[in-house]
Order: sequence, then C-alpha cells, then structure tokens
Amino acid sequence: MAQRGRLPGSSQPDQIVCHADIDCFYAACERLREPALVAEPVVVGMGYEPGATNGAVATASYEAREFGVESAQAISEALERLPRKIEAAKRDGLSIEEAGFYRPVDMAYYESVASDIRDIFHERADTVREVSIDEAYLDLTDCVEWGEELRRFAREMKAEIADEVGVTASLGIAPTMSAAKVASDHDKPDGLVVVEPGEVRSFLSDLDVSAVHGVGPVTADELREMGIETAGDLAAADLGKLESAFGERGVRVHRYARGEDDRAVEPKGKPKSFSRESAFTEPTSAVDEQYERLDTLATAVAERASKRDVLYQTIAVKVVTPPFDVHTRARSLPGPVADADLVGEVATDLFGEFEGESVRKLGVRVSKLSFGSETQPSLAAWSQTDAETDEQSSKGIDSELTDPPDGQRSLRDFL
Ligand code: TTP
Ligand code: MG
Repeated sequence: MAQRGRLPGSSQPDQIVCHADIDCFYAACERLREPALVAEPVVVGMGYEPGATNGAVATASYEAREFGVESAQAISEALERLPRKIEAAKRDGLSIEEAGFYRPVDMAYYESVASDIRDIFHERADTVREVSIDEAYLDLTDCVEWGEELRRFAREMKAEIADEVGVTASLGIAPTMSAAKVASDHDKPDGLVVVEPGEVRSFLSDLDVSAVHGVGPVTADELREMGIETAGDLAAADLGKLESAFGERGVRVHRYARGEDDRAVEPKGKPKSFSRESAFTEPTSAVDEQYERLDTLATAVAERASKRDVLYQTIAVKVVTPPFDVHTRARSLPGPVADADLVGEVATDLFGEFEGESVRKLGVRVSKLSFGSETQPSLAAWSQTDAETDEQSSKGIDSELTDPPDGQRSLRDFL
C-alpha cells in the first residue's frame, strides 16, 4: 500500500483533523462535583451575589441558554433573563422552574478536569494542538482511515471522555483544521460530525457566514452588509473586494469558506515523542512487507526528529495484530542520538519476535527527546500553553484560531 504520509510543511491533502470541544465546559465541571445541577439551568460567572454590581457570564448550560443566557453577557442581563433559584424561592411572583443555579468561576478545578481530558487526547493521537482550556485539534492522519474505522475511533473517544472524565465532547472531523472546527460546532452538544475529503465545500456552503472559522460577529455583520449571508456566498465573493475591506483576514476567510486550509496540526508544547504508524490494507504475515514498512516508518520518524534538531534516547515499535491487539516494545540507548540507521536497526530488532505473525498495523516511535540549541527560539514559542500567551505570540494565524479578531472572547481576559 502506498504511504499516506506527508512531508512536514507541504500541503496536507490527506490530513485527518479532529477538533474536539467540550460542551458548556465550566458548567459541565460544576455538574461533575455537584450532580444535582445535571439537567438544570446553570450559569457560571462573576458578580451575581447580592451587592456585586458588575460581572459577566463565563458560560451557561444548554438549559440556561434556552432562557437567552450566553457567554460574555453582563451578569445583570443574565439575572433578568434567568433569576437565581435562591431568589425565586424567596420572592413571590418568581417561578422556581423559570430560575437557575449560579456558580462562581473556579479555574483551578476546571484546569484539573481539562488535564484529564488532555491525557485522553494525547493517548489517542500523537499530535495534539491545545488551543484553549476545553478545545484541541488532533491529527489523526497516521492513526485511522476515513470511513467506518474513523467513526468508531471518534465514538470510542467520546465515550472515554464521558465515562472517564464525566463531561461530553463535540467532535468535528475534516481534512482541514478550519473545517474540523466548524464541524465540531455544527451539532453541539454531544455532536460528532465527519466531513470527508471532497465534501468540505458542500458542507460549508449553506451555513451562515458567521460559522466560517475566523469570522466573528462584527465581521459577519459587515459581510452581510456586502450581501454575503452564507459561507457559500463568501466562497463565491470577489477576492479583491474582501481584501480591500478586511485585508489579509479577508483572504483567509475566503479560503476557509472554500474549504482551503493547508495548515498542519502542530503541537504547542515541546513534543514528547515522534512517531509514525501505518496500517496494511489487509493484515499481512509477509516478512518482507513487514520489514519494508518498518524501515519506511523508521526513516520518516528519524527525519522528523532531525528536521527539528532533536535527539532521542528511546526507540519503540508498536505492532497491532488482529483483531486489535496492541503490542509495544521499547529500548533505551545509553545516551541521546540522532541516527536514522540506528532507529531502523533497533526497530527491526524489536520487531523480531513478531516476525511472520499476521500484522494489521506497525508503528515506530522515538522518545526521551533532547532539544538542540538551534531549536531553542522556536521551542520557546511552542512552550506557551495558554490562549492568552498565544495571542501575544508572533504567530498571527494561530492567535486567530483561539481568539477571533473581533474580540468575542475578551471576557476570558476579564475573568
Ligand atoms: P467555549 O468552548 O467557547 O464554550 P463552552 O464550552 O462553555 O460551551 P460550548 O463549547 O458547548 O458552546 O469555552 C470554553 C470555556 O471557556 C467556557 O466553559 C467558559 C470559558 N469562556 C469564558 O470564560 N468566556 C467566554 O466568553 C467564552 C466564550 C468562554
Ligand atoms: Mg466548549
């Protein structure tokens, strides 16, 4: 089978990108430690206590959203739309059914839940880009194939997040980051939307223009004034006009609306390992095929590490035998190296015990990484882990992933 691999930095025709976003995250966390809040209208925010004068809504459960409460709203407005239960119980004329629970923001707790969710992302995908406390992009290109296998993978990951952590995630899977982001938002809460290659443009075309990644509410209004109502209208719009109205960003959202986006999912933190996996079309016990595949994987992994000026000390192979049994074997070297031949030799040796067995999938991984001095400047950028720092980084396009230029997330800074 031909390698589905790609070269770093090249366009990514075969990318499988999953965007995961937890549903009403802070409210979901509050429900975890206070199950009585499940299925109730819940608002998480600041400034709702008597005597407080201002504050804002961080998030609202979907039940509270039915009352018109939403993120970034002034808390006074939220209280008008959805009074507190405790007030409703005390005052005549207010119905307890039409009231909600309010809870203060507790970042330390939400961070601890987020870290459990991230562990699941990292277990399931080698390359994960965390973009905010509750969302991440996962590169699944080397993990699964489009089709039923991918859907099963996605359902399993959703179930794991629900069972192990206790919150629900919406997943969007598409060949590009921007389409995956739109897809995860498309069927919230508890959504799973897969947009296969070739379907991106038609998936987007009827959506409201505000659904396009990078189009915030202000831009959406301006686009509507220009007669651009849907993503399809944006895709067909005159590029020159968009560029003169919105500059670079006009060009970018035009491309996203057309399903064009060749960004690769790049991790933000220092990578912990580099790995590459590849499935055989059918499980095979042909020894030549097995070693040949192993060699290709070893070369690709070593090349990835060497491009980033990274040394490694541990080399491992992963062997998946039917039905889906995963075996890993690893060897640690006395010191860090960057040696493609050695990766191939060690991988071959570690694979030895499986030689000739029926094999579904093979993988090679290098870990225990040391970073060369040349890479330090870019590693400093990688190690930024929160959205705020990212916004200040020079990677303009990345900051827009998290913080649309219209500033619709500015409340995060406030909180
Ligand atoms: P979001 O993922 O945008 O919102 P959400 O998870 O609450 O709801 P959903 O994804 O189902 O639409 O943001 C994640 C968390 O970030 C959110 O729970 C609270 C916080 N947040 C703010 O504090 N202020 C904001 O303006 C927004 C949008 C989010
Ligand atoms: Mg969310």
